[in-house]
Amino acid sequence: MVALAVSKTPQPQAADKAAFEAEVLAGLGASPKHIPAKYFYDGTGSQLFERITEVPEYYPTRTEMRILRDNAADIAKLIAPGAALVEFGSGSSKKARIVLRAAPPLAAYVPVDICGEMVEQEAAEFRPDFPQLRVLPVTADICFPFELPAEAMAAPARVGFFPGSTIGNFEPHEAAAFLRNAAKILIPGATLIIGVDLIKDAEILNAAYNDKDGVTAKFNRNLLTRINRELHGNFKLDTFEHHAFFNRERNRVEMHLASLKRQKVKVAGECFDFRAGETIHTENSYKYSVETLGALARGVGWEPAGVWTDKDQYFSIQAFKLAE
Ligand code: AVJ
Repeated sequence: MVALAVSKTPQPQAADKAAFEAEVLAGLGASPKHIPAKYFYDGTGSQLFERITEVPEYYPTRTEMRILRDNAADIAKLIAPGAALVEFGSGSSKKARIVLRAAPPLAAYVPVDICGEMVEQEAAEFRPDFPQLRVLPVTADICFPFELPAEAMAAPARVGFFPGSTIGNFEPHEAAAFLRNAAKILIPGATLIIGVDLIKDAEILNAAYNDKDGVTAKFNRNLLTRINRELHGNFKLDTFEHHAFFNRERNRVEMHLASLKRQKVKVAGECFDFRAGETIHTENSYKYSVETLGALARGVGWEPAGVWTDKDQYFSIQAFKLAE
């Protein structure tokens, strides 16, 4: 899944649509009701996410950019000359550009994304700005094994880059599986650079996911608009309320859509009952500490190799190495 798709979302493919329908029907039929967070990102959803990154309360994106800019030279020291940079879930590659400008000459930049059209389009936009660099886009699901281009495998080392705290959308066991998969793909001698949001005071987290302008609420509700349009749903948008809160026990921000009344909703010909106050769980955004992400990574063979944070310790860039 990718979070940073802007304004150029290709049309959904038939297979994508079948998966969307199957997952929505299964999730609405389950108790508690839930829908995977990856479905937020249709064209409108991607634009709304971009707007979220600009509201004053949502600190993660601007804090991460700041950490990358302030420490680019230092972070780049982990990148050996001639290495290949592999970005998992490439998005708009804004963050990779910061790292690449500070890095020594590299063998290749390999943006990997599940959406083929998107990753090709981004590569085309990226190339003129880095004419010396080979840009080799790969279409793949980053959670499963995939092959890197031959040039990337021939390079003396591979550096994985996974910014945006996208890892926070995975359940912890999925995050561990992702890290294991990244190790398999990047092979021994690799470096992995991950951007991850840190555990912090609930007030700051709650504010970040409940911005005053209501952009996050719009982003959350847009999921229902998408279901109405693509799956013939009849959700009444004004009968569902945005709920977001930090769950301290599980170190995650949860987003839900709460039904304001008892009602029935139809989606793709199936009927679903809502109790008054019943919610659809739409997202988990897990927060880590340097220690908890380090423990998860170590458990699958990655050794901590560097940490950079901002002055408030809101966000972190964490680096790991896979022994030769
Ligand atoms: C793109 C997954 C990092 O979890 O903070 C923003 C998505 N959800 N506001 C996050 C999101 C609500 C974001 N990630």
